[in-house]
Amino acid sequence: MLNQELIQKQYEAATEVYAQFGVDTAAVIEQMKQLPISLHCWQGDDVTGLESLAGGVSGGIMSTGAYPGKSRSGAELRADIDMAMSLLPGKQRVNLHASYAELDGEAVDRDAYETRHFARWIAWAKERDVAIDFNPTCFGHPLAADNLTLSHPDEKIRRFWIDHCKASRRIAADIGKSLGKPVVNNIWVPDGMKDMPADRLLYRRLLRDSLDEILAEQYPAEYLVDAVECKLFGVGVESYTVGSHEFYMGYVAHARANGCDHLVLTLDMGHFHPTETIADKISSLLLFYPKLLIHVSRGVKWDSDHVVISDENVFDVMREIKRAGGFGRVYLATDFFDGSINRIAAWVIGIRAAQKAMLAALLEPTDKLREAENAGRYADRLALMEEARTLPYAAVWNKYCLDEGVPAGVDWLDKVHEYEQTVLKNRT
Ligand code: RNT
Ligand code: ZN
Repeated sequence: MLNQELIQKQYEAATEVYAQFGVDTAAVIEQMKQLPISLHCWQGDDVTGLESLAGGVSGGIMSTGAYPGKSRSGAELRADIDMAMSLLPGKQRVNLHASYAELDGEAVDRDAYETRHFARWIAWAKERDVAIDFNPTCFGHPLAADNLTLSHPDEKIRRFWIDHCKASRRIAADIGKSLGKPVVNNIWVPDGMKDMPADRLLYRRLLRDSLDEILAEQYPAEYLVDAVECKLFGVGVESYTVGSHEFYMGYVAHARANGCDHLVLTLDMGHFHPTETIADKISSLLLFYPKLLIHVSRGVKWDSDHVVISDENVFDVMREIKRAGGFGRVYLATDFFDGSINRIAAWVIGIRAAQKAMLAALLEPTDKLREAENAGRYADRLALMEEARTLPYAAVWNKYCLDEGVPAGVDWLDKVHEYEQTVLKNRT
């Protein structure tokens, strides 16, 4: 157990160190409280969803592992999210997928989902003053079996997914209205091919046309923000992804020029070539677009959606957001799924890691780095960057946790173990 006196003492020492670099730790802690991360509900049940048809995943994404205690209902999933959120400092949003509709046996398919199917989520969020984000679920469904949805050449199938995405936007806007906070509705489709297509253009044309139709309906910006997520490849769709980075870079520009001027591009940290990272892309995008959505994830050799840790990639991303003045303009949402470990611990590890990286970035003495750069003193710049990496951000992190009334260090593990013994163990 970390004791409060020690945390306080270390924090005071850290404050002095940061002050020498012109950084105000108290101001950074205040800033942290204003920066939510959207917690993805799908880590709680391995992306299974709550519909009766429960198709689970397909389209190149998958959760592996059979750790006991997976949630089996909306009530259990919400309880698990409550548990995870009780161990996280700051404020979280909650990211839902359409497949988390609670249909109560009603025979309705995804193209006809309505806001009432999410009534329990809305009530739960209202009670906690939590904001919600949303995603149409274009996978794990018999009509997604071809790995083609919005770009399917079969007009009936394509229509089904267009209607599903339209329904999702309607639901998301309703949720935004009823919570009084905008909902980010992120469209990701798995569309692609295992082997080389003979007509790459055809499917991209279809995807463009589908999105044009989906996004044509206007909703107030206070209720709904639209986003589209690009990707390089998935398992089973190795040779071609319709919605590639270039496709969506072009699409967002096209849509914004044609009236959908709030459309946001989503970059998932696992959606590029394994050696390509997204940090360098952030400043380019923020130069041309007011907002950006980042899926914080960790690919291991491929888009494997491992639990986020505060590794170099996450640090780089957060530093770049900070240096580009992007906090407040970049929506951050976690996106990973690991069924091989305690699922609540997975959330807590991943979100706390992202928050730690965010904190370290905010504590970076960026002005000092810039001063050196502007003076052409590049060795000084490098030396300062190197120094910044080992400044005592962990002491500030523990103080932030203490202030927020959540366990510091790994003390939160005790609570997870207890929850496992009292709650998860009874789920079979
Ligand atoms: C898939 C995308 C997408 C999904 C979620 C479940 O590669 O990253 O964001 O992970 O929508
Ligand atoms: Zn993603």
